[in-house]
Amino acid sequence: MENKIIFALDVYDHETAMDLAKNLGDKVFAIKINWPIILENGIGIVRELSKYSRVICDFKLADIDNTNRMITEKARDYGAWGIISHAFTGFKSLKAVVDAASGMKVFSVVSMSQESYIDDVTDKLIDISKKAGVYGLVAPGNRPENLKMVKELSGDLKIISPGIGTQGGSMLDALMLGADYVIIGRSIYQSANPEETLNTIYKSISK
Ligand code: BMP
Repeated sequence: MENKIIFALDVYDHETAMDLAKNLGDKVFAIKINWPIILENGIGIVRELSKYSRVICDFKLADIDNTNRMITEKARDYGAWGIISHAFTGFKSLKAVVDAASGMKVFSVVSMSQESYIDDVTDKLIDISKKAGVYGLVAPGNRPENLKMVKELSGDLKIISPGIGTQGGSMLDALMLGADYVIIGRSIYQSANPEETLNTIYKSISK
Protein backbone atom coordinates (compact mmCIF):
# COMPACT_ATOMS: atom_id res chain seq x y z
CA MET A 1 0.00 0.00 0.00
CA GLU A 2 3.03 2.26 0.05
CA ASN A 3 2.88 4.99 -2.51
CA LYS A 4 -0.88 4.90 -2.96
CA ILE A 5 -1.21 8.43 -1.65
CA ILE A 6 -0.99 11.64 -3.62
CA PHE A 7 -0.34 14.34 -1.06
CA ALA A 8 -2.36 17.54 -1.62
CA LEU A 9 -0.04 20.28 -0.44
CA ASP A 10 -2.54 23.10 -0.11
CA VAL A 11 -0.54 25.47 2.06
CA TYR A 12 0.69 29.01 1.38
CA ASP A 13 3.85 29.19 3.45
CA HIS A 14 7.08 28.32 1.65
CA GLU A 15 8.92 26.93 4.68
CA THR A 16 5.96 24.79 5.72
CA ALA A 17 5.63 23.46 2.18
CA MET A 18 9.31 22.60 1.87
CA ASP A 19 9.42 20.92 5.29
CA LEU A 20 6.41 18.77 4.41
CA ALA A 21 7.89 17.91 1.03
CA LYS A 22 11.26 16.97 2.56
CA ASN A 23 9.69 14.77 5.21
CA LEU A 24 6.92 13.14 3.19
CA GLY A 25 8.06 13.38 -0.44
CA ASP A 26 9.59 9.91 -0.65
CA LYS A 27 6.69 8.30 1.19
CA VAL A 28 3.96 9.36 -1.21
CA PHE A 29 3.36 8.67 -4.89
CA ALA A 30 3.28 12.36 -5.76
CA ILE A 31 2.71 15.81 -4.36
CA LYS A 32 -0.27 17.62 -5.83
CA ILE A 33 -0.22 21.39 -5.79
CA ASN A 34 -3.04 23.77 -6.52
CA TRP A 35 -3.48 27.52 -6.97
CA PRO A 36 -2.99 28.55 -3.32
CA ILE A 37 0.69 27.55 -3.17
CA ILE A 38 1.41 28.84 -6.70
CA LEU A 39 -0.23 32.22 -6.11
CA GLU A 40 1.83 32.72 -2.96
CA ASN A 41 5.18 31.39 -4.19
CA GLY A 42 5.19 31.50 -7.98
CA ILE A 43 5.58 28.70 -10.52
CA GLY A 44 9.20 28.10 -9.38
CA ILE A 45 7.81 26.11 -6.46
CA VAL A 46 7.12 23.29 -8.94
CA ARG A 47 10.85 22.89 -9.56
CA GLU A 48 11.69 23.16 -5.86
CA LEU A 49 9.18 20.49 -4.86
CA SER A 50 10.24 18.22 -7.71
CA LYS A 51 13.49 17.57 -5.78
CA TYR A 52 11.46 15.57 -3.29
CA SER A 53 8.66 13.97 -5.28
CA ARG A 54 6.79 13.86 -8.55
CA VAL A 55 4.69 17.02 -8.74
CA ILE A 56 1.19 17.15 -10.16
CA CYS A 57 -0.04 20.64 -11.04
CA ASP A 58 -3.71 20.67 -10.21
CA PHE A 59 -4.56 23.65 -12.39
CA LYS A 60 -8.03 22.34 -13.29
CA LEU A 61 -7.65 23.88 -16.70
CA ALA A 62 -10.95 25.06 -18.16
CA ASP A 63 -10.18 27.43 -20.98
CA ILE A 64 -9.89 27.57 -24.76
CA ASP A 65 -7.26 25.41 -26.42
CA ASN A 66 -4.61 28.12 -26.77
CA THR A 67 -4.73 29.24 -23.13
CA ASN A 68 -4.74 25.64 -21.89
CA ARG A 69 -1.72 24.95 -24.10
CA MET A 70 0.20 27.95 -22.75
CA ILE A 71 -0.41 27.00 -19.12
CA THR A 72 0.47 23.36 -19.76
CA GLU A 73 3.76 24.34 -21.38
CA LYS A 74 4.70 26.37 -18.30
CA ALA A 75 3.99 23.47 -15.95
CA ARG A 76 6.09 21.21 -18.16
CA ASP A 77 8.95 23.72 -18.40
CA TYR A 78 9.13 23.87 -14.61
CA GLY A 79 9.38 20.11 -14.27
CA ALA A 80 5.88 18.98 -13.36
CA TRP A 81 5.27 15.24 -13.66
CA GLY A 82 1.54 15.62 -14.18
CA ILE A 83 -1.21 18.15 -14.74
CA ILE A 84 -4.94 18.17 -14.05
CA SER A 85 -7.47 19.63 -16.48
CA HIS A 86 -11.22 19.84 -16.54
CA ALA A 87 -12.97 17.86 -19.26
CA PHE A 88 -16.22 19.83 -19.43
CA THR A 89 -14.72 22.50 -21.69
CA GLY A 90 -14.72 19.86 -24.41
CA PHE A 91 -12.46 17.82 -26.66
CA LYS A 92 -10.55 20.69 -28.27
CA SER A 93 -9.55 22.22 -24.93
CA LEU A 94 -8.51 18.92 -23.37
CA LYS A 95 -6.68 17.72 -26.48
CA ALA A 96 -4.62 20.94 -26.37
CA VAL A 97 -3.44 19.96 -22.87
CA VAL A 98 -2.56 16.43 -23.97
CA ASP A 99 -0.68 17.71 -27.01
CA ALA A 100 1.30 20.27 -25.02
CA ALA A 101 2.05 17.86 -22.17
CA SER A 102 4.75 15.98 -24.09
CA GLY A 103 5.63 13.38 -21.51
CA MET A 104 3.72 14.90 -18.60
CA LYS A 105 0.76 12.82 -17.44
CA VAL A 106 -2.62 14.45 -17.99
CA PHE A 107 -5.53 13.74 -15.65
CA SER A 108 -9.02 15.06 -16.35
CA VAL A 109 -11.79 15.74 -13.88
CA VAL A 110 -14.89 13.69 -14.71
CA SER A 111 -16.68 13.88 -11.36
CA MET A 112 -16.08 15.87 -8.20
CA SER A 113 -16.18 15.27 -4.47
CA GLN A 114 -18.94 17.83 -3.95
CA GLU A 115 -22.47 16.71 -4.69
CA SER A 116 -23.30 19.84 -6.62
CA TYR A 117 -21.15 18.65 -9.55
CA ILE A 118 -22.77 17.97 -12.95
CA ASP A 119 -23.19 14.23 -12.45
CA ASP A 120 -25.52 13.70 -15.37
CA VAL A 121 -22.69 14.12 -17.88
CA THR A 122 -20.02 11.94 -16.25
CA ASP A 123 -20.15 9.40 -19.08
CA LYS A 124 -19.70 12.16 -21.68
CA LEU A 125 -16.73 13.59 -19.76
CA ILE A 126 -15.10 10.16 -19.70
CA ASP A 127 -15.72 9.83 -23.40
CA ILE A 128 -14.12 13.20 -24.15
CA SER A 129 -11.17 12.27 -21.92
CA LYS A 130 -10.59 8.98 -23.72
CA LYS A 131 -10.77 10.61 -27.14
CA ALA A 132 -8.34 13.33 -26.06
CA GLY A 133 -5.89 10.67 -24.84
CA VAL A 134 -5.49 11.49 -21.16
CA TYR A 135 -3.47 9.25 -18.82
CA GLY A 136 -5.96 9.27 -15.96
CA LEU A 137 -9.20 10.53 -14.48
CA VAL A 138 -10.07 12.36 -11.26
CA ALA A 139 -13.12 10.84 -9.55
CA PRO A 140 -14.40 11.23 -5.99
CA GLY A 141 -13.35 8.86 -3.25
CA ASN A 142 -16.16 10.02 -0.98
CA ARG A 143 -18.98 9.26 -3.42
CA PRO A 144 -18.84 5.50 -3.97
CA GLU A 145 -21.56 5.33 -6.64
CA ASN A 146 -19.77 7.90 -8.79
CA LEU A 147 -16.39 6.26 -8.35
CA LYS A 148 -17.88 2.88 -9.24
CA MET A 149 -19.44 4.26 -12.39
CA VAL A 150 -16.20 5.97 -13.43
CA LYS A 151 -14.28 2.73 -12.84
CA GLU A 152 -16.71 0.80 -15.01
CA LEU A 153 -16.30 3.21 -17.90
CA SER A 154 -12.62 4.10 -17.49
CA GLY A 155 -11.00 1.23 -19.40
CA ASP A 156 -7.23 1.34 -18.89
CA LEU A 157 -7.12 4.87 -17.54
CA LYS A 158 -5.71 5.46 -14.05
CA ILE A 159 -8.07 6.86 -11.44
CA ILE A 160 -7.02 9.29 -8.74
CA SER A 161 -9.52 10.04 -5.98
CA PRO A 162 -9.84 13.00 -3.62
CA GLY A 163 -12.46 13.38 -0.89
CA ILE A 164 -10.65 11.14 1.60
CA GLY A 165 -10.49 11.91 5.32
CA THR A 166 -11.63 15.48 5.92
CA GLN A 167 -14.30 15.23 3.20
CA GLY A 168 -15.59 11.95 4.60
CA GLY A 169 -14.27 9.31 2.19
CA SER A 170 -12.35 6.18 3.23
CA MET A 171 -9.05 5.38 1.55
CA LEU A 172 -9.66 1.65 1.72
CA ASP A 173 -13.14 1.92 0.16
CA ALA A 174 -11.83 4.13 -2.64
CA LEU A 175 -9.00 1.69 -3.44
CA MET A 176 -11.42 -1.25 -3.36
CA LEU A 177 -13.75 0.55 -5.75
CA GLY A 178 -11.00 1.06 -8.27
CA ALA A 179 -8.98 4.14 -7.38
CA ASP A 180 -5.30 3.64 -8.25
CA TYR A 181 -4.25 6.46 -5.93
CA VAL A 182 -6.04 8.56 -3.34
CA ILE A 183 -5.49 12.28 -2.88
CA ILE A 184 -5.18 13.36 0.75
CA GLY A 185 -4.39 16.83 2.04
CA ARG A 186 -5.76 18.27 5.27
CA SER A 187 -5.93 15.01 7.23
CA ILE A 188 -2.18 14.83 6.84
CA TYR A 189 -0.81 18.38 6.82
CA GLN A 190 -3.17 19.66 9.51
CA SER A 191 -2.33 16.81 11.87
CA ALA A 192 0.07 17.32 14.77
CA ASN A 193 2.66 15.00 13.22
CA PRO A 194 2.16 14.57 9.45
CA GLU A 195 4.85 11.90 9.11
CA GLU A 196 3.34 9.80 11.87
CA THR A 197 -0.14 10.30 10.42
CA LEU A 198 1.05 9.05 7.05
CA ASN A 199 2.61 5.96 8.65
CA THR A 200 -0.57 5.30 10.61
CA ILE A 201 -2.65 5.54 7.42
CA TYR A 202 -0.35 3.09 5.61
CA LYS A 203 -0.41 0.69 8.56
CA SER A 204 -4.20 0.75 8.83
CA ILE A 205 -4.56 0.11 5.09
CA SER A 206 -2.09 -2.79 4.91
CA LYS A 207 -4.04 -4.63 7.61
P1 BMP B 1 -8.32 17.52 1.30
O1 BMP B 1 -7.84 16.10 1.54
O2 BMP B 1 -7.65 18.50 2.19
O3 BMP B 1 -9.82 17.63 1.28
O4 BMP B 1 -7.82 17.95 -0.16
C1 BMP B 1 -8.36 17.43 -1.34
C2 BMP B 1 -7.63 17.97 -2.53
O5 BMP B 1 -8.20 17.43 -3.72
C3 BMP B 1 -7.68 19.48 -2.70
O6 BMP B 1 -6.46 19.89 -3.28
C4 BMP B 1 -8.83 19.70 -3.67
O7 BMP B 1 -8.64 20.86 -4.45
C5 BMP B 1 -8.73 18.46 -4.54
N1 BMP B 1 -10.01 17.99 -5.12
C6 BMP B 1 -11.10 17.72 -4.33
O8 BMP B 1 -11.08 17.85 -3.11
N2 BMP B 1 -12.25 17.27 -4.94
C7 BMP B 1 -12.36 17.09 -6.29
O9 BMP B 1 -13.40 16.67 -6.75
C8 BMP B 1 -11.23 17.35 -7.07
C9 BMP B 1 -10.06 17.79 -6.48
O10 BMP B 1 -9.00 18.00 -7.23
